Amino acid sequence: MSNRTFTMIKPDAMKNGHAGAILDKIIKAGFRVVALKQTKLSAEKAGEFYAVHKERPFYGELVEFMSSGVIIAAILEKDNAVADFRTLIGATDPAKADEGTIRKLFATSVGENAVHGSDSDENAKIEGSFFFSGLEQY
Ligand code: RTP
Ligand code: MG
Repeated sequence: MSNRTFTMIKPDAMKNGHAGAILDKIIKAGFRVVALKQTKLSAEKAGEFYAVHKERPFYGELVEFMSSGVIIAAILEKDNAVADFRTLIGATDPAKADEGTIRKLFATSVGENAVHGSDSDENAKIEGSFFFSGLEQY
């Protein structure tokens, strides 16, 4: 089991001013920041990042949303990082997310849901290196 995951603070949370509170929750939950930056995805890059969802009905909306504003991308470290981070962020749909989770507190809707969290160790690695070179990870 790897001890790293990858996250993005999505454009809705950035626009709504929740970035600081979200990072605070992540750090207080015991995650160490390995790499972090603010950036903006082009529609092409967002499409590439979410290519696994290409055939899903929400793909077009997702790509448009994820390229609609700046995001914060980060690699995080903790024992059991992937699973623990997905517990911290809560269900995809904030209406179904547990109390106290990041999506329950800060998400707008099922599509605009404040944060991304990798769903496997393999994807955490792929997604982390989509945004960061080895020299940017400490
Ligand atoms: P993520 O990959 O962003 O961490 O979210 P997730 O695993 O909880 O959800 P996933 O099934 O991977 O979906 C990726 C993102 O697509 C958007 N979505 N919209 N309109 C819809 O029904 C719908 N379903 C998913 C969300 O932004 C979701 O996080
Ligand atoms: Mg996912």
